[in-house]
Amino acid sequence: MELITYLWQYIVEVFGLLIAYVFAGILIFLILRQFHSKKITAALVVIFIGISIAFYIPNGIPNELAYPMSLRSFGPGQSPNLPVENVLNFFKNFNDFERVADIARNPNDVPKNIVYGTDGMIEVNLTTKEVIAEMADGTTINYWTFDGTVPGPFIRGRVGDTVRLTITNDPTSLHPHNVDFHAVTGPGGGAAATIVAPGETKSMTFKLLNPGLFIYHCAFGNPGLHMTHGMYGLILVEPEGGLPPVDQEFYIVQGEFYTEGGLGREGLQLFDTQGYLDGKAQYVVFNGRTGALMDHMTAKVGDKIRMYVGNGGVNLISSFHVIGEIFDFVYREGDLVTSPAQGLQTTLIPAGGAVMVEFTVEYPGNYILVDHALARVDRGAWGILHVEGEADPSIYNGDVQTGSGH
Ligand SMILES: [Cu+2]
Repeated sequence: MELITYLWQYIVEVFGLLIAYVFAGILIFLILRQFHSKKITAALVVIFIGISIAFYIPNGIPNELAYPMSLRSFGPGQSPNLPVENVLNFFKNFNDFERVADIARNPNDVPKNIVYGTDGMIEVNLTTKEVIAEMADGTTINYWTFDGTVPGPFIRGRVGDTVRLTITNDPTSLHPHNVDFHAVTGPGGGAAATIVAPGETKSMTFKLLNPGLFIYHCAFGNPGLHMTHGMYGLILVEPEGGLPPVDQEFYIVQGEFYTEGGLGREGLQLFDTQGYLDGKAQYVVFNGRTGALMDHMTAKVGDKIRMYVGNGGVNLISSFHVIGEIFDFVYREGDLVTSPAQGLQTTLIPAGGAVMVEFTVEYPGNYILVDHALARVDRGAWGILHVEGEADPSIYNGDVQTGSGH
């Protein structure tokens, strides 16, 4: 029943198509009755079938039962297409997926300190899990996650530390997963040693050799496919001596989602493989869903803010900007070795990369975070930092009106 509710718009669409098809057939039949030539009849029937085939199979004859039909790709891993078997498996197990009320990770969810175990190692436990959650009001998708949120947990360590990672794939998962830390030196960044089938657990240790802010992500099968379902997060490797303290730290990761239905279409949205290959995302969001960063980030005038911002991609480069602020320090591409750039307006975050920005808030108000490729704001790529405190008219003096974002 829940499934029918989710898929209602698709059901109506298919029903509409069926009606159109049946009546097109009847119309052709009526027209054909006017002719009494078998040759003309045969020719029209062939034309009708030909047009139908061209309509359904734009790329030619299918070579396997998968969607999109006859898709060929040339990556080293699996093709991103969806075998019919997987689609059937998804619907067969639909009731077993956990329904997550809010897929977004809270941007305040940054551990303040590095936590070491008794043996001096940093203990990291990740659970890969496929769930159902809302991308927008009434729009639901199948997310693949680390620990049930997008992004996965923020991991904090320091150069020279060793991490003991334990990864478990939840038994309700339909796919194997693994994890590739861009902070890890060695095969697959850990991916080669962490492939877990549903229900399986594996452990490994790795040493953090390089300071920086790094993405981690699932790299199993078709890695981009797993990432664009939500499987990414950030790992911070502090330089020697650590990072200086700040007043507020926020954790943000941009990502794209490819859905069959258009932007804002309600119900369960199926994955759009062709859109994924073409880079035509329906949703571009911070922390997994539209509106995720609307009311979680607050600060006071005078606070020094540090934002850890990643880009899970998989196709787009982010032009990260905070409206009404200038970044005092930008640790470009997560580089914590070189001196930071200063006084920047907008900074680039590559797909599979990150940036650390710092700025002090001098004036109260709402500061809107965006990907400044602004059409993406309409697809969800924005958030708000609320700043409270005393207004200094020597910095900004005017009647602040609502709805005057930029
Ligand atoms: Cu995965």
